[in-house]
Amino acid sequence: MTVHQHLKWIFSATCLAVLPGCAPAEQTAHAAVAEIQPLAIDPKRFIENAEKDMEHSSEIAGRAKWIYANFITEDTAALVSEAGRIYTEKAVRYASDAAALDNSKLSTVEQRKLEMLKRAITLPSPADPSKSQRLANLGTELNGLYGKGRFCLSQDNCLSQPQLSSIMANSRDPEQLKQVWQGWREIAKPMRALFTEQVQLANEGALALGYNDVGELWRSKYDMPAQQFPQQLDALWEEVKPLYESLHCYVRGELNQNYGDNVVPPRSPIPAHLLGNMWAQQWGAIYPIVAPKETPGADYDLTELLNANGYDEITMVQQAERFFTSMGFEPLPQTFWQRSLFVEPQDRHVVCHASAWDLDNKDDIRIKMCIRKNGEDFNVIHHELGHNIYQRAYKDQPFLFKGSANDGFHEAIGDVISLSLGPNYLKQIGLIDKQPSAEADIGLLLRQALDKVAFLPFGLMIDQWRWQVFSGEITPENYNQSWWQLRQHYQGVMAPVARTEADFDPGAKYHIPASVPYSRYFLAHILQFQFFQALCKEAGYEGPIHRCSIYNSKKAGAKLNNMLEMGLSEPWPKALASITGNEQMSGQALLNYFAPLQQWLDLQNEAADRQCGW
Ligand code: X8Z
Ligand code: ZN
Repeated sequence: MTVHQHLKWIFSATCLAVLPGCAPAEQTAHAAVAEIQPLAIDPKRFIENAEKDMEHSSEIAGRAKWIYANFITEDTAALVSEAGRIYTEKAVRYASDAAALDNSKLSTVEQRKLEMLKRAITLPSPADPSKSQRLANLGTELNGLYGKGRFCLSQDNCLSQPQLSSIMANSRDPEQLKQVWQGWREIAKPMRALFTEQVQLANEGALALGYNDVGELWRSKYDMPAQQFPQQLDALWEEVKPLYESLHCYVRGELNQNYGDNVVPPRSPIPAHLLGNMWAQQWGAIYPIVAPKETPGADYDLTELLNANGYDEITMVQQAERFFTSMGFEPLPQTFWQRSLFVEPQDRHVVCHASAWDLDNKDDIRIKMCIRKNGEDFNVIHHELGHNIYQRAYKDQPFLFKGSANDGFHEAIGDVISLSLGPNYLKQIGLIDKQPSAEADIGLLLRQALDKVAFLPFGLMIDQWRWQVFSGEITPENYNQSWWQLRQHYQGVMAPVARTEADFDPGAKYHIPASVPYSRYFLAHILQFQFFQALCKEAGYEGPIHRCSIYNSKKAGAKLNNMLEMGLSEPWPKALASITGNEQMSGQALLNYFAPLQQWLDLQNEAADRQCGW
């Protein structure tokens, strides 16, 4: 881009008449000057204008997205594409201008704002308007295919994603599980060509911004050189991998006992349909199959407790809200209750995958979720409210600092609360009469590990795949094969039926069609244990860490809130240290939490003479 074009854009894009202090006459005057004689841009003014403009556009794009996700039709698709196109085009222009500006005379805060402008985009559009329009349309279409996805068990029994997930969690019939597993993946086949085109266009946009590809852009968002980020992830994974391997070995052994050698071969990767989850990403639902045999009945089942106590979708959310208010956070606004989606509508298509929204960058916070009345969704509700509480806490930050310290932080906050939903808390809210004795501890830890530890390699492999797709190491001809190679390599799971390149299994996982980067969830699964350990200490808790609850702790709440309010105004190590006293992400807190379980798993595997690995 030439200097001339560069200036022309600044004046046309940052000076919208809808913004205060930006009269159309002024716009014309500047544009005219820019045409004749390029002036040095005042970087401060650039940042101010960009920030205002992005704030405005993000609100429009956000509202369009909300309507589309709650009401998927041709019309809402057209509108969300248009709003998304405008927003992305602006973001790309600002990112490219921000990179070209001389920042040497700027304050640290202003320099950081420029940095935010440079990295704000997920899928940058190419400059060519027709390509930019196409990229916006592709995103909408992919999202729509996922949201509308159904699998019909019979002609008049077509099931949505949450309904199919219930079968994956509760059925113990391997044939039925296989059928549902395979059926859901049919929805992704038509995504393949669209995804391929999306990758190509977004890469073109990334290249124009000075990145080698989209993956490099994604890796550049962590306050460290982009090439260091994969090493950071690898180091964390190496720390926790032995625990995953012990869990994998134990679970495969128990599944083998339950289903037999034909269904679960003792040395192979675990067939992915038997782990209680559509994507084999969290395995908590198969706890009854793998629960410790020596302490029958020592534990409890959260789904049963919720149902026995008459919880419904709304009271589940109210109970989750009470957790946050018990720590000193303000109640959710009335509009949250009026505008959120809690129950899957029967009369229209929606995107059911749970999400939390901040519609006006201030108080209009909402969730959108097709809640099922079970323990898993009780946890997810806390996860989503964690997002909303974070968003509200940083609402007084300037727009460019409205965000979490890094994206893993946003995903970790609600989960910190979920870690507190153990027996201690359940007794306090009257769901159980007395705390189970210490002999239940291994079961409780195992239940938790099936979700939190099993998730780790899944959280890692999704972007390993996508990074290689963006870099061209993985080509469309081997999208599916490479997906399963990574699944096997990291998770030790395998497809239960033969797959071919006519399939597009990545597309059956929400975050692929929705283009949501996934490393954030891996980080969150590490960070939440660091936060939890530090906040339990702040709450004055003494005892085994997995029994800690920060319910009612105003001290822990204040400490947490203090970090949330920072938004992304500081590099994430500062935010991390404000809670934990340490600037490093580390798997040690997670390992401490599960230390008794690790010992127990190794004993079990040894006693059963299991050969671990795959
Ligand atoms: O997508 C989510 C949340 C919304 S941010 C429900 N999660 C990941 C997933 O479901 O794949 C939370 C855990 C991982
Ligand atoms: Zn989330």
